[in-house]
Amino acid sequence: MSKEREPLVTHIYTADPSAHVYDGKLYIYPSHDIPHNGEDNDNGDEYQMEDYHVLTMDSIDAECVDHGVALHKKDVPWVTSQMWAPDAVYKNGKYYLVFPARDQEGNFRLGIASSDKPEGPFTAEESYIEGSYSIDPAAFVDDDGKVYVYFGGLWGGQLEKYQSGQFDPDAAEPAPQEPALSPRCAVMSDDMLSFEKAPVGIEILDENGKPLLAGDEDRRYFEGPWMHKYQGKYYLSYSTGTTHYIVYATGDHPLGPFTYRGRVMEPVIGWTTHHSIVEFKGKWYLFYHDCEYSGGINHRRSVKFTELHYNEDGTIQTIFPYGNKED
Ligand code: FUB
Repeated sequence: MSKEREPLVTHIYTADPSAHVYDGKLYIYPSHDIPHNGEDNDNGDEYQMEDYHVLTMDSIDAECVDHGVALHKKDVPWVTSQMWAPDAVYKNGKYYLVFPARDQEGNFRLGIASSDKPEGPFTAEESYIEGSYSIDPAAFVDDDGKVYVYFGGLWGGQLEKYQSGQFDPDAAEPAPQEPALSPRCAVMSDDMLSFEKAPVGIEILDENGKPLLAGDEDRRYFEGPWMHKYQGKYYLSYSTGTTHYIVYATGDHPLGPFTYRGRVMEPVIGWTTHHSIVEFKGKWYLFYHDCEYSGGINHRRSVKFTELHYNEDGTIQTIFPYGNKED
């Protein structure tokens, strides 16, 4: 029985799914939402995650298996709190978890943990990746084996505070008529432990070749980047945050520039929207989360999936999460 558009698991709350296929099986790397009765705020303090579980599915119709705790905060020396949206990479015969969390100063950084098995358990490095900051790492392995890590999130994710490259607690988002902040990208070193060079900003342009503006909240980048390749083109997709869309832009190189193309998914129940796109056994799928199962509680999210379709010209057919099950 297909679990399409239903929670993959209900014994825990899961969010921010990064889906990959390893050895013909689907591996989903989500964050793990912990229920509590605290308030929501613009800083994301309600997202109090402490560990990661890895989920697997043998086929798209199969039951989803939870492999238990793959990495816990107590085993990561540099982390104090908030282990948010992770991703995974297979390289050099090993599996690497790339994850954001708050360091001893309370700032978000990106860390690395490794394992011989895709489901973990993972062993974390002593310290975070030097020169890393903000949240939502998404790792993309190109055909030449280079690993690109896209990251960054506004507000609680602190991206605007790092726009100069250094942390500035007073830095604000650009004014509405100024270019929007963009996701950052770094190429990983061969051993997956450091950035080869300082991260660069990724340009997202409108139909006239001009950068998207900060006031263009239906299209500008907010958080949750994902990169995939389809028919030789690079597709950068992300959340628009305040307007709750998942949108995408395409380009000819993993570092851009990218041109805005349209919406991948309309808003889900809950404030955040976060996704990944993966090809599995000849079909394409969107993994995402919503708060339907918890009755709309923002920090009690559930990971779901649905099939994703391309048009002949390579554009993506917009998904209406509660409206077009037949799509
Ligand atoms: O899960 C915590 C944060 O919520 C993620 O980092 C964002 O992408 C949003 O989903």
